[in-house]
Amino acid sequence: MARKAASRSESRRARPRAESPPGAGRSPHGAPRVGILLGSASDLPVMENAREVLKTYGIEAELLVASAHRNPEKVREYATTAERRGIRVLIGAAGMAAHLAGALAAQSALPVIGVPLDGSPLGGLDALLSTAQMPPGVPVATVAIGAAGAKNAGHLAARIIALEDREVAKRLSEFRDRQAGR
Ligand code: C2R
Repeated sequence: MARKAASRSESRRARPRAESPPGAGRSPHGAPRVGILLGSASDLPVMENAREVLKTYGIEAELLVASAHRNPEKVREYATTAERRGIRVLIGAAGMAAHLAGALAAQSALPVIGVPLDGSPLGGLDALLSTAQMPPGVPVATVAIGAAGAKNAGHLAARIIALEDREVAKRLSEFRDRQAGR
């Protein structure tokens, strides 16, 4: 009997998002749900693309320059407090030897998206490898180099948030319809 009740309550918990009200999972007072960290202010023009995409889904993002190499304490402080402040997805963007996204994944249980940037004579290949080649257990979902990756980081973060927010799920579905010419 008790087992039945427990499994009933589990299946209730496991129900799809269609049962949650619009805005479920939204941070209080429209607080940012995505944290975008940049290794340098020089990365800002490219990474504005991520924020712009998130805006189209109605998702607030906060953007911060913090380098795992130059300001490791700032990155640690951000990563270890983000979840309790309502952040649901972290985006780490950096060029050259890009350790920022990995440092975020090491210090937070939130999903981390890494954007490798073209910031050296190697054209971003250095950043791509250092972002993607994480050791098992410390995942960074790595997108393409540069502006395309910045945009996809926004779309991917929206897909993650759509799992718990009906309004974002609706916008995602509309966007996919438009993209497919439906
Ligand atoms: P500057 O333009 O400030 O000299 O930075 C930045 O993301 C930038 O693309 C040059 C490049 O260094 C990168 N950087 C990293 C990290 N911090 C800064 N890869 C890091 O922590 O991984």
